Amino acid sequence: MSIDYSERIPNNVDLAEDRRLQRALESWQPRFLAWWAEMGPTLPTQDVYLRTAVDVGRAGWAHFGRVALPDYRWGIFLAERDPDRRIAFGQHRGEPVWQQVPGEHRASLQRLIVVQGDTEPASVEQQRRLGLTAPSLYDLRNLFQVNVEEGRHLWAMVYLLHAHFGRSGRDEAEALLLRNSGSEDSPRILGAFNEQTPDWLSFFMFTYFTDRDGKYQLGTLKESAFDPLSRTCEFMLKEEAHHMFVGTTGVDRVVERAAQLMREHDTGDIAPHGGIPLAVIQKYLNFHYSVSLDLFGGETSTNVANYFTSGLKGRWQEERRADDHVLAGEVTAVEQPAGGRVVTVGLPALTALNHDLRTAYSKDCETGVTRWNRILEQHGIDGHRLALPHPGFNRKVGMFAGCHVTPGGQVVDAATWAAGRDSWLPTPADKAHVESLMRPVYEPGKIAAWIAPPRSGINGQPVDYEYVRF
Ligand code: BYC
Repeated sequence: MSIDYSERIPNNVDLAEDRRLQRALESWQPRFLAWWAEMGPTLPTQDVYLRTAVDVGRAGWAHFGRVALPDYRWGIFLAERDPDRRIAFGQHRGEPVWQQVPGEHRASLQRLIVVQGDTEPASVEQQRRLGLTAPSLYDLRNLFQVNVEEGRHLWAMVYLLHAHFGRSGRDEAEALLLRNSGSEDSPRILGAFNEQTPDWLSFFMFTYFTDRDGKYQLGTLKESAFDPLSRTCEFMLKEEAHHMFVGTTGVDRVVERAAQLMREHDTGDIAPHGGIPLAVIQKYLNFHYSVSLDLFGGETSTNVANYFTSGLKGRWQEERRADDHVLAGEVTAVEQPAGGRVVTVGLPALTALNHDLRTAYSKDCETGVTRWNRILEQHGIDGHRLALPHPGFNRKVGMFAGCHVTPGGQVVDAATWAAGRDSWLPTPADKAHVESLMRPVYEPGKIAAWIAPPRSGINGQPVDYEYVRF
């Protein structure tokens, strides 16, 4: 299913067949470009070695080449349609999937699409100044790749809003360009997307932890009975894999460099030697993991039970689950704070589906921690290991909001929390140190001293390839 690049808006949805929709999207396009110019990357460049989607099929979907950023071809790409696809869960299980939005689910589906859509431009806004301090051209190129694809993910949601939600969908598409990350008056919808991404350690943690929330949320929307949403998310997930690769390997390289400096100077205090100490890496990890857990909503939610029962949002890998896919009467174990302790209680599985997704996510996050600890081990660093904090740590959403939980999972009073906070979350001094290391390195093949070089280049190119030209 190849993509038509002769159109003003590249697409594989036969946009030219629907003149009204085409005109509506063509009038949104200049507003998107104006938003990109104003809120996108601040670093001026001549061109960047980027991949662009040319097909949605399994093999060879991407083309790599040098592109001037504002000329990137943002477009609308849906995965191949399966004409036999049936609803896999909820009260409509076994019925054919929907090609149109059923009237009774209009508001909920629109809400889910708007929340998803809102995160995409938010991340571009959060990352807009990072180009000024990239540790190498390789990293700079990866940043821009992530940014253009998040821009395309906004297009993906805007297409659904325009094509299926009429006037209110068009209004929401406008509003997606008007809210801004961190804005006092009109912030982005979800908490983590109003946090700052001021440095590259934050960027790598964000792409590891927060993009991974994206993977899981998109995974549940891919199960949706609303087929255009499902197909859209399926293709977005393909692009998302590289974003998480950037996070995983980015943290790998920071940890590796920390380990080298610890060996070289025989100390954990590597800040004076230009490294990021493991204690600081752990604090950044604690912060990004906990704000990403908030993105799953409350542990119990009637919203999510309704989404599931009516077929709007499934579970992670729904079809691989060995149960009835309806879950009425099922019970699941959930941890919650009670009487100054964390206890496990049985709750209706349907209302606990946010918790179910969050649990799968946490398990996935563990793989990164294991990998980073292996790097420490390989460098002979004993006695220092990274770990995910307890899911109750530093939470603003759900059952743990408003109570203080240590990274180890102990419920503590406000004074104990205040006394421990600086050893659990980044302090102004930690942030100032990380910021002091953020100096741009724009010479091909050169790399900042606080991070190890990548193992290989992009798309078979050498590491010292000129990935970005000025
Ligand atoms: N901040 O019933 P509850 C990505 C609201 S990341 C602020 O527990 P529900 C990406 C909630 O909306 C993936 N508000 O929540 C990554 C609800 O409000 P209403 C993004 C929050 O509905 C990196 C109320 O509190 N995609 O793609 O079960 C770069 C009660 O909450 C927050 C999605 O999230 C919060 N953290 O679940 C680029 C998928 N949490 O309705 C991109 C779409 C909750 O009472 N969204 N609230 O006014 C959803 O599935 C759900 O809306 C949520 C919340 C999972 C977010």
